[in-house]
Amino acid sequence: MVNTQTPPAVRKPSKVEGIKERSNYLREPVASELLLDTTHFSEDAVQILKFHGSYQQDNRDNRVKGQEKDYQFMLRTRSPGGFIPPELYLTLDRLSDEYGNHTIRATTRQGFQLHGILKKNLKAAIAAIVHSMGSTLGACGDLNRNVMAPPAPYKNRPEYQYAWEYANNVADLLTPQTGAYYEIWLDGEKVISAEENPEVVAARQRNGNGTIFHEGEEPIYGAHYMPRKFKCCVTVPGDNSVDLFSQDVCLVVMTDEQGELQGFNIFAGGGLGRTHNKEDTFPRLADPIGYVDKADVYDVMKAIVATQRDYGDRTDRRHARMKYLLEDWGVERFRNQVESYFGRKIQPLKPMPEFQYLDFLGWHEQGDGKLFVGISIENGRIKDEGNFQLKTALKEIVQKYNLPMRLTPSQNVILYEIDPTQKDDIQRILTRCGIQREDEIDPLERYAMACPALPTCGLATTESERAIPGVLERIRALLTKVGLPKDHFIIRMTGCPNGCARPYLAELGFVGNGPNLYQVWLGAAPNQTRLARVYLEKMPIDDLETTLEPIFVYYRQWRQHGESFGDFCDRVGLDAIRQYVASYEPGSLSVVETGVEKGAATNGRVAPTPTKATRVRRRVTVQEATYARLQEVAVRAGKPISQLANEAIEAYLEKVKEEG
Ligand code: SRM
Ligand code: SF4
Repeated sequence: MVNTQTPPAVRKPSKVEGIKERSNYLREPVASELLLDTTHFSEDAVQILKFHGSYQQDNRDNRVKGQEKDYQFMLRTRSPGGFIPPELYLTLDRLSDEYGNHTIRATTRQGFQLHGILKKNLKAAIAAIVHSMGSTLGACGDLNRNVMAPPAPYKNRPEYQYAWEYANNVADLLTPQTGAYYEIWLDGEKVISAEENPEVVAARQRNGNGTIFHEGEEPIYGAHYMPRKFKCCVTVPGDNSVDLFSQDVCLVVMTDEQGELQGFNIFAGGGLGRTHNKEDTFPRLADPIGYVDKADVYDVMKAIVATQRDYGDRTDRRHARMKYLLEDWGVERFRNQVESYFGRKIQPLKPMPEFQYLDFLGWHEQGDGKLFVGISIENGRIKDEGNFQLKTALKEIVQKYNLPMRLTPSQNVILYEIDPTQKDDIQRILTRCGIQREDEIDPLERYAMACPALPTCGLATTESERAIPGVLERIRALLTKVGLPKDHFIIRMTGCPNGCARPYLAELGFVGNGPNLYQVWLGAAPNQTRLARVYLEKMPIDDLETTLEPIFVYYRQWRQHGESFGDFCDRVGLDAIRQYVASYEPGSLSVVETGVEKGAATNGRVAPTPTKATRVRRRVTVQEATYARLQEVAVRAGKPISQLANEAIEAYLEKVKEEG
């Protein structure tokens, strides 16, 4: 992609850059406005408040023309690797009832969110979180966001333990150092929940070729922080539970045969946010950058941060993520710049096995005699509703057994450190509260994600969390109708193109594009290593069945053995899908494959790419039962259905002719 933008240096910095500069390291105008008896903050304060882990929102269901908005605040935790100690969970549960909307939401980056908090309660809520070993500092804003790591608590797999350790350390390295947070929310009391690793403290101060500022309160960020949000994860070879290709930076823990940590493979430049009808905004997969030894990991992280900090676009917030720097510069130039801050060469990437998508639901051994259980949270929303009492269940279990939890990147939760003697009781509580086991949940639901969207998200153009249960039910019914009753694949939905539930890495993605309208994305890999592509710009949600039925039929007829829906869509391509759909007759299963010239052939099966010739041919419609019999014989004979149908009709016509 060619960068058609004017170089950043000659353009005006964006408005937010000035707000950050004037904030005195994230103090103002939040500190002053918090003291005012108002329902909401000014626009400048709202920007700074984000760095403290809170968004000003309003309940969009309650908007009335001419009246003040129903202002409320969202709070988000900073929870590296999804770690939530028991006391923090119980505090969040209490705060959600005392100040919030009685729900707790697990996010796609392994944090928790509370919604519905009034301005007057914000300080008490943040203070309570910090006093319970939690934090919201840096959960939002232009800085390093929550650092992700695989949530599985495997105690006998050292690489998993290293991923947790380094997720924590990277989070600490890049935590803002300003005193603003403690001054504003805790009246200056500095609450430290855990000692920082001395190597991290030393690395933060070390000046590798201009990576730090010696003036001011923020050695790494300086007074302007980052040009935009910055997202990191640490994972282990083969484990893509963290959606590593969507991150600004991913470190992959590399160990030797004894399980000793050697170093890290590095990927950089992923990101998903885009804007409709703006072709110069796009989702992008992270590129492999190389490998560094373990002793160098903090310096290389600082070098990457400094590269984006100093060269990221601060003039246009839609072009400010590090993915655009990589896209505009290319990997080579990016790596050279990082090396100049790092002061050394980055080594070539070490070989790794293929990545897999893992969700860790159900009961498992954690490798030290204890157990863990992964529990599905529908759309990440912990609540009590009807027979479904997840909030009650989690509170009861955590209270009774004082268990820590890990949030997963797919909005689920893992309870761990479970003594085998506690298993039956915990399972009893879950069952009593209506929580389905992982094998009882429809896999469509198990692997689906949706962002919050309406009514809390100010950027939502349509529903997502509230719409997805119905959409999944309709897709299940449709799959059953077309003869795929047991199939499943990864479905993700968002209320706008920002991509918070990572829909561009779903096999079937729905991206809000106006009230009740969705873009449809197809073809990402089931292990999230390939992006989807846009198939339709605006699908009215009422057209879900008519849109998807022909695609599912095409998939059913022409997939290869074991081929996933995403891989199929990618293999045959969107043009072939569109042509098939154009020739599809609803209510019957057409034999229009006649005249197929070529397709991507494997295993002797050819997915038809209908050609021009195909479309001018006459079509014959058969009954479903006849079609099913034809199909059965075609498979046995190893012939395309259309050929078989032609042969059968020809034979019949010959017979009729002979009979006179
Ligand atoms: Fe997000 C903005 C929710 C993960 C890309 N995101 C928002 C806001 C704060 C709306 C706003 O700016 O006013 C949403 C609040 C909704 C609400 O009512 O709670 C919001 N994002 C979420 C969460 C809660 C979605 C979820 O279903 O869990 C996730 C919180 C994660 C966390 O704990 O930190 C969340 N957001 C993501 C992800 C996925 C990820 O990080 O793995 C992405 C895509 C990856 C990426 O960043 O490229 C994402 N959110 C965005 C963007 C687009 C950024 C861009 O580069 O263009 C925005 C808008 C913005 O920043 O201007 C946004
Ligand atoms: Fe809001 Fe859009 Fe993110 Fe959904 S994807 S939470 S609608 S910003």
